[in-house]
Amino acid sequence: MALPHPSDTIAAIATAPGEGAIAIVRLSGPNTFAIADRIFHCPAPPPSRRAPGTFLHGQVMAPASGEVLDDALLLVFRAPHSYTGEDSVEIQCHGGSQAARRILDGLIATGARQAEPGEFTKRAFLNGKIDLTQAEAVLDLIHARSERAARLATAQLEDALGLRIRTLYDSILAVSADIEAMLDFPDDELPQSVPEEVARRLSSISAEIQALLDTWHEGHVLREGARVVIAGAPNVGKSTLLNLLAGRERAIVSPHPGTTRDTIEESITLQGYPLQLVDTAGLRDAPCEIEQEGIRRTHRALAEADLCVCLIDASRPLSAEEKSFLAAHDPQKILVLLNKIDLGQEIRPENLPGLDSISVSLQKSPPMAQIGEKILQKILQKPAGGDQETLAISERHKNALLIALDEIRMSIIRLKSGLEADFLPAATHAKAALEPIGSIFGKNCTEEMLDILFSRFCVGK
Ligand SMILES: Nc1nc2c(ncn2[C@@H]2O[C@H](COP(=O)(O)OP(=O)(O)OP(=O)(O)O)[C@@H](O)[C@H]2O)c(=O)[nH]1
Ligand SMILES: [Mg+2]
Repeated sequence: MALPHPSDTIAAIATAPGEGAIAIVRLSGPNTFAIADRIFHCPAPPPSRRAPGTFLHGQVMAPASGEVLDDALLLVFRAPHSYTGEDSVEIQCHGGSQAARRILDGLIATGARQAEPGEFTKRAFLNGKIDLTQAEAVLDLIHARSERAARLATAQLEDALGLRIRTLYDSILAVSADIEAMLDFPDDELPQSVPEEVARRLSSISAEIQALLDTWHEGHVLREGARVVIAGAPNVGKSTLLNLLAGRERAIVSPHPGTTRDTIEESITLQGYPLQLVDTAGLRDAPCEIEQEGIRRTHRALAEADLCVCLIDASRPLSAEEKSFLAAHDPQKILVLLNKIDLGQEIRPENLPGLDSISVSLQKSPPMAQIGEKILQKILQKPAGGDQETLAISERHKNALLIALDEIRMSIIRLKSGLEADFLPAATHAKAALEPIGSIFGKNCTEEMLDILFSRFCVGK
């Protein structure tokens, strides 16, 4: 790896700010024990001569004045068996804002440097303790908004994704070498079966990339959450749906059309998926200026939606506005709820060909499980559930995989021509897929790439 190994010793408070029982201050780098011996006083021997895994009780003292900063515990780690792969200690002191702060200042006065965000994890990566997908999983775990998201991050931390990607890298490397070997055959002596066999291997590589790409929706929703906008004509039951999904009376429901005039947002978790629900002002030619502004906001919300749940009062015929609304939106991103069927049903799913729709009565017997399933199915573009899911790629992985897929496809096209003149470009395309795939687990990554990734971390991780 071309990136330099860190030579200084870093320190940071690893626990969240605020009041708590204990706080943890971390120290990592080559001078860890020299610094720890100076600041941490315990019965002999000092930290530098203690075995890894030892917990010491002692006092942290200011290096210059000898003032006792706190009574604390110190945990010893030795390279390479630590989070960062370096010599490292963790000091557990009293919680609250002061003790940890004073210890950190003491460590800095003794020669440590305040760590940057994510710098401990960056060092773990630079020292080969984890690959880039695992470093990202650390971040995903910290940011996880649901148990399902946490489970996925843990699997990625355990190398589920890294393993698949490295296997893919090795397969591409092997295939590229075989295509290059084809170039060395004297004219006309290469059996026809060889390029065919190589093309078959490339096809299975492209299928594996596609399979990984198919997990993106799941990863996107778990990491970022999805925006679900509830829209439709006035009085069709939009706010009723918001309240049912939210499990509380979030929005005012009334028989007067035009009750909701502004967008109303609510965060929920549906089967472990974080969703941002947005209830909106009903769409119509509004007489009043306030409602007109509300409707403008509805359109803005719709433009940013991952899914629009369009409510329709099914007890009366479809209006011209509803028809044109449905025609103007991507059917992939619309789920129609034909509501109020307790009042009779004029519009049925078969009247809306090409659209996903469910007939419901939100007031009498709302089928919430079915509605929830359908919402997730639309967002994830596959049936929801599936607890065995262990892998879902991120935006960064997706972009790299798309570039690689393009190269592999070009390589296949060249090979299939059967012309010898195409073998060299086939090899070039296959090899070009290595770079993006390698970038996923952090092969040859640049300082700049790492800075972007680790700047999203918190200090002390
Ligand atoms: N009969 C019947 N009434 C319903 C049903 N769902 C909602 N309603 C009623 O329809 C009226 C309007 O419901 P809301 O949820 O306020 O409708 P909305 O789409 O938010 O209306 P606006 O905010 O005015 O655009 C209320 O009186 C609800 O109780 C249903 O399934 N059947
Ligand atoms: Mg409403």
